Amino acid sequence: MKKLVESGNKPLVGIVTGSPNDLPTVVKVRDTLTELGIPSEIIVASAHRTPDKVLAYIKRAHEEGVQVLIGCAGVAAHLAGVIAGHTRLPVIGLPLGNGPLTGLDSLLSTVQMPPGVPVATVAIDGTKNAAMLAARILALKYPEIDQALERAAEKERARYEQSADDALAQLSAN
Ligand code: AIR
Repeated sequence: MKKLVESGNKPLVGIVTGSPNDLPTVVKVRDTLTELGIPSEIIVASAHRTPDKVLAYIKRAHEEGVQVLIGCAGVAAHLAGVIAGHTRLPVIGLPLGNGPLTGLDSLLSTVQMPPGVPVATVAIDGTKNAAMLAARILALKYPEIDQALERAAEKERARYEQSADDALAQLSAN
């Protein structure tokens, strides 16, 4: 993993998810952060099943200098909101689409926060944007993250242009 000079190895982003069954999706948040050189950690804790663990982690995150928290959960997804109620760190909500309602329940449970307790909610299973939004917040403080974001955007533009060129060339060949 690439490392950020300023934070050493300490996680800047805490990714909390409600179940071990969420991990195959949630690990993609960590992977995108890692590609950008941002250290993060994943914690499995549930707002409903292990609420004390959620609170203990928020306390530890404060003490250890975590700067952005991402709360991920499916179905009745109150995790990001509960986290936001216990911290003034920016909280990103990632609603997961794994339940019988394929995420509409998690989306609404995550996004419909009362005034004064914001959760910046990304799309259902929007793992990449959860990581990118965390990176944009951190980029205000860490120029190296801003540069990493610029490089990633340039790479993405090039990939998009190439796929458009390839698709058009394929059309003209037919
Ligand atoms: N969940 C866990 N505690 C509260 C909630 N909302 C979520 C998990 C998971 C879903 O419930 O984030 O997406 C189902 O959990 P499990 O462990 O039964 O697979």
